[in-house]
Order: sequence, then structure tokens, then C-alpha cells
Amino acid sequence: MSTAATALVPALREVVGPLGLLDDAADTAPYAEDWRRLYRGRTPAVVRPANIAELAEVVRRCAAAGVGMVPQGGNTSMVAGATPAADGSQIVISLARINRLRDIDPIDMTMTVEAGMTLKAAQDAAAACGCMLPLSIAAEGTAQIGGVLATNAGGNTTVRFGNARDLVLGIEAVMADGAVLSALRRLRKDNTGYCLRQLLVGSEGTLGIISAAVLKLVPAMAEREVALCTVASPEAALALFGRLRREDPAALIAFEYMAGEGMGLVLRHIPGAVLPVAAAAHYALIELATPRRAAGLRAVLEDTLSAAMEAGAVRDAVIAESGAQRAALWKLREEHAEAQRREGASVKNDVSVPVSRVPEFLARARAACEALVPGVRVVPFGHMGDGNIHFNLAQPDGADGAAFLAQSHAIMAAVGAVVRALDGSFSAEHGVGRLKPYMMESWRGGTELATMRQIKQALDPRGVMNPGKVLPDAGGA
Ligand code: FAD
Ligand code: 2HG
Ligand code: ZN
Repeated sequence: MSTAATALVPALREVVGPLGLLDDAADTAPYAEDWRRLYRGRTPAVVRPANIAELAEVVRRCAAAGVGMVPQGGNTSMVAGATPAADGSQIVISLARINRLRDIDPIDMTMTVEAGMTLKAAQDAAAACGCMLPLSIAAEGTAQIGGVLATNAGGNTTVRFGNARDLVLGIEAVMADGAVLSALRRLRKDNTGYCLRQLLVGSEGTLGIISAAVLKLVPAMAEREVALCTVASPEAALALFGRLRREDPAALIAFEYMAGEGMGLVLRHIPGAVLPVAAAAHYALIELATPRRAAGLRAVLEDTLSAAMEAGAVRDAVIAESGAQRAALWKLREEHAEAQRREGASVKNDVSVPVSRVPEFLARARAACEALVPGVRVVPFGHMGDGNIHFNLAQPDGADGAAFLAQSHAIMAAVGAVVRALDGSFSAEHGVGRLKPYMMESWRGGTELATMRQIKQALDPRGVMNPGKVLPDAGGA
């Protein structure tokens, strides 16, 4: 263990009290491993401040001692963004206890939420006021507002409401030296210099610690329709997306693609998962919703699916008849990540391409991976309406997991070559974290990366905020 971080523990305990600090190895271990179990770090302490004053003092003390800090929310990062380094030189700062709803205003259509509140709790608070917080991810029961903003999470409704970034009006954050940035304005218009809140959103804990935010709400949905269909091909799925968007673009709030392989894993590993349509190679999950009453979404969906069936694009379809059925259909999609985790080793490519190029991407990336790793199981799924596919690969049947994972970089490079050829991005929504800084030079080099480094240098000159994440050789990990 590093002396600087370990030596600081008594001073940090003084700030947060005995209940606010964990330093027993058994207690800190869950905070030191990432959700995918790719990285196991070590930390002398997990600090859990109870309020902003404690948080700011903890940051001040770490900064003064030059000790690296790893902000952590629900620890659901897919890129090990919240995992401390293995050498024990970094303190984990958990936001879990700073979790109040400070304000909710159905006229302004905003809520002011502290970073440690889970996304699900924030959604529920909005619903209790007749509003909706329009951000939804499978990890919403665990992921926290601070983490969701720090990663600029996307998810199932980005196609209609945008990413987390699009929902943020104001922010409060503790900067790298412990100064508190208070910009919790709930203004729809506010052109007053650089937009610092947007700098912090998506910065993955490398510029400061988000402690609260003002989020935009929308009116609660009055009508909701969810359908699962099997489609002839990714091209057919894209055509169906186009048809639905033409019919009622404001009502199309989710359009998700799943390949047969992934659906098979969900049915195998997830208790209670039932497929209500004939098994197929390609599936689309659609949600239409609107705050308008008697909007006739059911007819829109039925007519569109019938037309697509006649055209041969859709083969089979089921429309949910109740809230329970809607949840059961969504479960088939949302459990994809967990089912793949249970299946064993998996290499993830959270990539985006222009929406129009998704079918070409799927075909070319599959061919590239099958040529590279004979027998590999290709398990693509994701937010097709955003051009964001989780192009995941499961180890060949019977293969050794560790040997498969050793090929991760080669597989990611093969997929990346296709993504690049199609003008896409190597990280659509999960971020860069600890897994992908090595890709930054080749994908975002030149002026883009140089400017990012200048921002980092200006806001965190000692490199204490989440060292080793996002920027290559930022120090630490
Ligand atoms: P953590 O994992 O704790 O942290 C993530 C990053 O944010 C780290 O770099 C951390 O240092 C930083 N951070 C955390 N809190 C703060 C803070 N208060 N201030 C500054 N930095 C902070 N992502 C999507 O975009 N779309 C999806 O559909 C989606 N689905 C998922 C499904 C599953 C099952 C899982 C496990 C993950 C999924 N994710 C998805 C990944 C996604 O990034 C996280 O779920 C979520 O955004 C992270 O929130 P968290 O609180 O768990 O953050
Ligand atoms: C999702 O959309 C998440 O379910 C997880 O972003 C993706 O497991 C993955 O690769
Ligand atoms: Zn996703």
C-alpha cells in the first residue's frame, strides 16, 4: 500500500467520522472491483461523506497530500471507470450518502437531485409529481445520478430524449482542489460564458466530483405501447424504424435491436424470461409513448407492424396488453448484459455508426470477428435508433475464458477498423474509463486530444482526479 494514501486515512476519518469511512479489506473489496470483473484494484479506504461540506474537505485533504481520488457511484461502469489502481495509491470516494432530492418543480419541469440518488429513485420521484425523468438504463436501480452524468449515459430512450447531457440544466461539483462550483441554475436560457456543467458531464470523474444537478423533466406518459417483433434482417429492422419514425416521431421513445444469439443467452440464464414470438435471428423491441390522452398509439403500432409484415420486413410480433407484459418484454432486452456475464468471458464493443450504416456495420464486424476467432459467438444488440450497437463477443463454446480475453485487443481492433471505415466511434455511451485510454491517441489524437489535455491540466494540475482514466498516461493506474 502506498504511504501517502494510507497515511491520510486517519485525517479523512476525522472529516467523515467512523461511519463515513471503510478501511477493512473485506469492506473495501466490492468498491475495488469493476462490474465486469476485469479489474481488481486496492484502496486503503472508501470514504463516504454525508454532505457537500464533508465531501469538499475530503477532496481538499487528498489534493493537499497529492493523493489520487476515484469518485464512485453505483460502480456499474462498463469500462472500469470507478475502479482504483492495484497499487493502493488511490482513495475511493463514494457518493452514496449524498442522495437527497433537494427540489422538484412541476412548473419549471425540473428536479434538483444529489449525486448519490439512484437513477430509479429519481425516476420515481419525478413520477410522483406527474412528470417523467426521461433516461432509462438497465442498471438504473444501482447507477447513481452522479455516475450517470459523469459518464453521459445514454440508454433506451436516447432516441427520443437524448443522452444524460441533454437533461442537465445546472450542476454543483467539488473541483480538484476542493472548491465548490455552485451552478445549480434551472434556467432554460443562460448564455454566460463557458458551459462548465457540460464540461463535467461525460468527464468520468477526471475533472471534479459532481455533487448535485438540476435535471429537466417531461410530462408523464399517458399512453404507452411496447412490441417485440422478429425481423427478417438488420436492414428490415432499420426499415421498420424508419416507418415508425415517419408515423409519429414524437412517440417513438425506444427502438432496440437484438440478435438471436443474445436472446438465446437471456432465455438460458435469466429466470422467468419467456420468448412470446417464434425464435429468430433478429429482433426489434419498440416502445411508443406519449403524454397525449387517447392518442391512438395502439392503432399506429398495429398498422405499422401490419404494413411491415406485408412487406416481408416483420415476421412475427407481439404487443403487450398490460404493464406486466410490457415489463416482461423489456426484461428480454435489459437482461442481455447480465446473461452475457453469466455465460462467461465476453469482449464488449460499445460502438456507434451513423444509423443508416448499422446493417453494414453488423455484417462487416461479424465477418471480421469470425475470421479472427473461429467459433466466436457474436452477440450484438443495442440502441439501433441511435446507431449504437453493443457488438459483444462471447468465447467459443468450450474455449478457455482467459485465453479468449487475451485476444480482447485484437478483437476490439478488428471491430474498430470497421467502425472507423463507417465514420463511427469506439465508445458510444459507456465512456473510456480505464479500459480504453490507449485508444484515445489513434481515435482522438491531434488537436482534439491536445485540447482535452489542456483542460485537464487547467482544472486538475496535480492529476489527482481519477488518475489513469480517460486520457492516456494521465498518471496513476
Ligand atoms: P460508476 O460506475 O460508479 O462510475 C462511472 C464513472 O463515473 C467513473 O469514471 C466514476 O469515477 C465516475 N463518477 C461516478 N460518480 C461520480 C460523481 N458523482 N462525480 C464525478 N464522477 C463520478 N450505460 C449507458 O450509457 N447506457 C446503458 O444502457 C447502460 N446500461 C447498463 C446496463 C448494465 C446492466 C450495467 C451494469 C451498466 C450499464 N451502463 C449503461 C453503464 C453505465 O455507464 C452506468 O450504468 C452508469 O452510467 C454509471 O453510473 P454509476 O453510478 O454506476 O457510476
Ligand atoms: C445495455 O444497453 C448496456 O444494456 C450494456 O449498455 C451493454 O452489456 C453491454 O455491452
Ligand atoms: Zn446500452
